Amino acid sequence: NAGIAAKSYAENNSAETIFTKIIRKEIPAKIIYEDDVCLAFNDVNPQAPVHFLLIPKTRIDCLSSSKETDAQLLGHLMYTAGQLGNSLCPKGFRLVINNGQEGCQSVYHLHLHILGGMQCGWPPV
Ligand code: DGP
Repeated sequence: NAGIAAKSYAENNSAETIFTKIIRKEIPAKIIYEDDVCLAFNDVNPQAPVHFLLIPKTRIDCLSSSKETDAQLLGHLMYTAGQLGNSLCPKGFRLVINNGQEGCQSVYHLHLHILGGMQCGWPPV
């Protein structure tokens, strides 16, 4: 359906997503960590006892569209996920990045899912 495809394209390529509003504190979220470049907040639809998202404050729409110049930011996100994961889930946790349509990405502002507080299984799908 071209209408849906066009809407999806517009949503995926607009300058903002719902996460921009969370960054600006225009809509509420349970924020658990913030620094100059990233923000962590609980997922509105948790899939584990602990489930929060870590996002860059500057929007990158998905991991695969990141640039080499984003490497330091991506490293900071990964490092911060490890620190927050360890503090909230000391027995272990899982990181997930959904990328693109078949990756089940729904919000096109890069985010790391951090899931824990339970025994994870493998494989993940
Ligand atoms: P993904 O499918 O990887 O794009 O995951 C997007 C996640 O974002 C999904 O788990 C639900 C979460 N989410 C969507 N909208 C909101 C919101 O307004 N607030 C919060 N806290 N989480 C949201």
